[in-house]
Amino acid sequence: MDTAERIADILLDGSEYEIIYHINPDGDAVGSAYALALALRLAGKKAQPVCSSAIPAQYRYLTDEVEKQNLTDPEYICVDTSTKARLGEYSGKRILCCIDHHADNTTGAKHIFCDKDASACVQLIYEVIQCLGVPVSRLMADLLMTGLVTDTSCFRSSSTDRDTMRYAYIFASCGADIKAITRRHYLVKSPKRMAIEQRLRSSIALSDDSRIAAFMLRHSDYGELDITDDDTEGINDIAEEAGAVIGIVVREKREGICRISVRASGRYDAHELCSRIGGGGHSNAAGATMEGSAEEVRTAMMKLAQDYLAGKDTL
Ligand SMILES: [Mn+2]
Repeated sequence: MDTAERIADILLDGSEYEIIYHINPDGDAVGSAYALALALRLAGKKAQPVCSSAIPAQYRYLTDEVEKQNLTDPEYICVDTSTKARLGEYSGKRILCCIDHHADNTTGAKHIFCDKDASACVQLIYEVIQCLGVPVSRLMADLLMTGLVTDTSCFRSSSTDRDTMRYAYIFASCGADIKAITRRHYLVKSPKRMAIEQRLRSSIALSDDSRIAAFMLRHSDYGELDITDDDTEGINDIAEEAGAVIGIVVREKREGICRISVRASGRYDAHELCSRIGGGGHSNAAGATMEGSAEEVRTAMMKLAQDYLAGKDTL
């Protein structure tokens, strides 16, 4: 494992970087990639964030201000990403440095700076920026704060700790507008977003002992509610609303293929559960993909979670 100092030294040696962030990007992916790109530019490098997916609408007010740079022979950095699959069209690239906070990094990056205890990747990005020796602009501070706020579900996830708040203090001190960012992502909702949340909440299924709660969006819901990816950003927080130890959200965006999001609390581990079906993530929040209708996948996930809890409880 490399340190922030080592990563910064390596980056200061090169001249052109494309910074890959993961497909279906969230605020931490976008914030990490763009804040690092701006820092590298301040250090005299060319740097351009790249991704196989479009930037979700709610983050574009930050990224629209960033001028696009065309690079001729870039080296590759990836952020907030632990697997090649999440690199999309860039999965075949040789990665020089990976900066990440997920368990089990399999990107094959030459240098990896990873801390799975960090509540957001932007915390590690900030440490690298410090080692690059460049200042944090107001825009960079807003990007970093956005990663912190969205990856902790507005400072409410179980990964939120005193370090999270320490970085929030630092980013706010650099000019981040904490009020505007938390309001934008966790208070204001469009009518469509409210309708989607209502549909999800009314779908709740509980295990007999109420320790597992599972929600779903059917493929037909996507058509009826005219849902785009922008509308569902962060929607998986609903998994935690029932107070179950395992919360599951199943979304059948493409017919017969479901994206699964799992939240776990206490001594239960969402990453461990999801890795049983080829997924992964963090101990408190993880994901996987499974074939089948939303109903079928939800039933399978309930069974998987029940078996998982039974196994844990007999240890
Ligand atoms: Mn993240």
